[in-house]
Amino acid sequence: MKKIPSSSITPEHIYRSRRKFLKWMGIGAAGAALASCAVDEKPAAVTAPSGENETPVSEELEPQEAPTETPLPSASQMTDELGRQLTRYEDITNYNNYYEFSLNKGAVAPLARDFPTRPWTIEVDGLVNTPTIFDMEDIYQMFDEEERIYRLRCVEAWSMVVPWLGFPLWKLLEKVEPTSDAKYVYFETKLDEENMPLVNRDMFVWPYTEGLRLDEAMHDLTILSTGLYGQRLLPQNGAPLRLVVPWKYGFKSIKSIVKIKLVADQPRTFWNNYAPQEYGFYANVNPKVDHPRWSQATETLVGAGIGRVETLLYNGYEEEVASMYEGMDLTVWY
Ligand SMILES: Nc1nc2c(c(=O)[nH]1)N[C@H]1C(S)=C(S)[C@@H](COP(=O)(O)O)O[C@H]1N2
Ligand SMILES: [Mo]
Repeated sequence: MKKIPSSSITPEHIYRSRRKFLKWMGIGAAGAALASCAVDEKPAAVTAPSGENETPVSEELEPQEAPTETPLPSASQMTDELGRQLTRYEDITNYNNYYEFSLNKGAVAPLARDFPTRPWTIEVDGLVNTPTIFDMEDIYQMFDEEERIYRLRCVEAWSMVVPWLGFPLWKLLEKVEPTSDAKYVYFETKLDEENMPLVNRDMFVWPYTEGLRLDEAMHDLTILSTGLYGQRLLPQNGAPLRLVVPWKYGFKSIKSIVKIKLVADQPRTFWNNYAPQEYGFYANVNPKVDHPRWSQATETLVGAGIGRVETLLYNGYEEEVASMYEGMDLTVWY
């Protein structure tokens, strides 16, 4: 896998217009366009640093690279707004929590490689005026995919910085028109007994489920992700559609969603069901409240090799989200 040199960082507006191009061309060709523009971009002519006799090296002289089948990963910038480096594509796609496949983070990617994600539908119903079954192909057309660079903080005290592609969940919820009785949103992962090796074991209650309060679900930071690093999601990251809630511990960001339901009461969720004292329903990132078995004060940034960094309240999104939790005691676990 090629690393993206920092010299080829693409200005935001160019990146965005490429995204439109991507929609028009379809992902494969657009991915190639991204790769050729953002990753392989070289100055038109490189002149040797000194001397009049030097010949400019023009692009035409370089051997033409064969078109690659898999587009190269690409992002609009190489750091988040706090200056933390993006986690490498290889790390994001090979160090995964996806318990349907394996409890071993390195084993998920190979086990999930052939997980079928097409065709795919997402059923959105419950307390809504227009229950709808969305086809994933229509979702790609219906919503503009934007890049969101977010920190992902796992409850196990490791983290990543991920350039997601996706769209705000509120845009999808708006389409189904929640009724005034809807107070929470419930999510469910596909239960595929044939392709998910661990769902036949009864150590957990399957399918994987999650939930948000309606205001959390409608918050603009909450996205449904379709890709990362300018490419479609791979199965290990929750293809074709997964939730990303950046101010909450990673287990809230449920993968491979097939069902979304608007409900009146706080739904039962996978980890909360399993061990309520360890995994709360709210699960907002909070360095002051330790997990019963380990500290939450710091975290290891996967692949960065810089030791532990401070964990931030609401994972650094305090300004955007704190008002939703006014009056909550920040010294206890929810
Ligand atoms: N269906 C499902 N979704 C899931 C999980 C899982 O085991 N199954 N693990 C969660 C946890 S604990 C984390 S930290 C993130 C990891 O996402 P990533 O592998 O894309 O980094 O996915 C979350 N979503
Ligand atoms: Mo996690």
